[in-house]
Amino acid sequence: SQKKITSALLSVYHKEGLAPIVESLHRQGVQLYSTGGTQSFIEEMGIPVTPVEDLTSYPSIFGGRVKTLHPKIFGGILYRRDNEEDVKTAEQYEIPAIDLVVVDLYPFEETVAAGGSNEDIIEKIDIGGISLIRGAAKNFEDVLIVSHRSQYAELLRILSEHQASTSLELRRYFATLAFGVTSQYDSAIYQWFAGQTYTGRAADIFNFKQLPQNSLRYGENPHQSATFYGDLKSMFDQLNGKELSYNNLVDVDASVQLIDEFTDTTFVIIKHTNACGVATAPTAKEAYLNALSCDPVSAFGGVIVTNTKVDMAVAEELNKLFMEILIAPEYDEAALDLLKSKKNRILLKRNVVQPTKHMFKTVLNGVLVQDKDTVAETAAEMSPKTEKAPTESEYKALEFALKVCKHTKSNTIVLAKENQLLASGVGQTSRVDALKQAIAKAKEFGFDLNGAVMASDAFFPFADCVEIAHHAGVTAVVQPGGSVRDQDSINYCNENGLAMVFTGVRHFKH
Ligand code: 93A
Repeated sequence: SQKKITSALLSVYHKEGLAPIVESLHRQGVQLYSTGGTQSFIEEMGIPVTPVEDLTSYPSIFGGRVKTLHPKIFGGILYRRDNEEDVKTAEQYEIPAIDLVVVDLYPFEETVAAGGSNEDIIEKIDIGGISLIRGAAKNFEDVLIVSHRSQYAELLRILSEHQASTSLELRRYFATLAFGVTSQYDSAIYQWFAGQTYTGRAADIFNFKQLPQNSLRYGENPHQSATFYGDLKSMFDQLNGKELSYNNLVDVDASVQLIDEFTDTTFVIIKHTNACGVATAPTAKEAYLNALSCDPVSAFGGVIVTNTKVDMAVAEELNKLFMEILIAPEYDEAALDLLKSKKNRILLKRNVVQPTKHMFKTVLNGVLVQDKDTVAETAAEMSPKTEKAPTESEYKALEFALKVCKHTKSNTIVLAKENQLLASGVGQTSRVDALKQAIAKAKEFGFDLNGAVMASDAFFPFADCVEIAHHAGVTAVVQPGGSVRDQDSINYCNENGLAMVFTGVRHFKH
């Protein structure tokens, strides 16, 4: 199944990186065919090339819409070399074998992104190129397909190290890459026609197989296979580090959702989708150090996200921590250089694209779809239920605590100050356990809870939580309200000088 490349068709939009390939093919004595622009490029290198027009006896027509779409080209790519009938037919119609196809498609997505006119965009829908790729990939038994610039380096290696000889396994691998390229290309066209961006529409979710497909190394655990359907590149530029894993993506999602609750300079540290540090401060460095102080043990290997530029001052601190991922809207150049010193550390620059507004999960033999929980109540939407209303500072702390609470696994209790998460209890089967966990953690990391506030994702069925919180030093509480025994908690607060407000909105997160 080892095959030697004797002829090649090159038709590439971007000519960068092509010269060494042409040279190498020429050196190996490979017969070259190509389309107009590519042909001129090769001729300028002083290397002989046969224009496809010589094969088809047609010029490029209809403004280039039909260049390669001809039986002499597609026959040369698709006929089966080990099939007598096919070989005879090829001879009869003087169809030359084409053993290698190199294509770089019209830049459809780039034209959309650059705000091209509809006419421009439509003209950038590649027809011939995509057919060349599919044809060559289908006939991987005989043909090698190079369907993207990113594969040039590997092609060069094959040409020089293996004297233009390819194995079946290799050709099949390139065919797999090729169908990845064509499916992504067509899905971008679909997205544009459907008038959608990749985000925000329920239809996207139902058509998720139309989204760009990214196979992941594995799922939540190494024995589970997994795929991410979505356009990560529009959301982030990856500046450093290894490939994002399934669990990374889940944590990145959680961290982005939480940071989007804040407008002031904030740092969030996420571990297994829950916040183990959140702080707002005048500078990035203070915000990060305050966030880290919440639980430096859990922060190890966590995902860190900020809504502000990463400058040198904060980068020096961040560099001391072993972290999995850092996400920021901007990085100072020197800061970026420093953070890049760890080669596995994933550094993402976040673009303005918003995540989808819907979420789904499989249950039983079906799928649950719901809107995301996008509301976080402000102080103005909190109604005091106790004789004592919260102070201005307590209100700020309650707003802060509620934002974190909303993004933490139920049952949860969040303890906070005005600008800082102190501790939380996450994913407990009872709210009392969540509170006890939060208090224990706050103490473990040296926080004084006197004057702290408490937020709960759902109502308190009994007065036990406010009582425990009061003994720990908590002075104000926010909860949705709605228990038949709400009054028990209110009475306890009144008797002990606590302030309690209701939002009327529950924030379960399961
Ligand atoms: O307009 S097309 O869809 N019609 C074709 O028959 C065709 N054949 C190759 N575009 C076609 N191509 C594309 O032309 C290739 O995918 C490549 O992007 C480009 C190379 O053109 P040139 O060599 O003239 O620069």
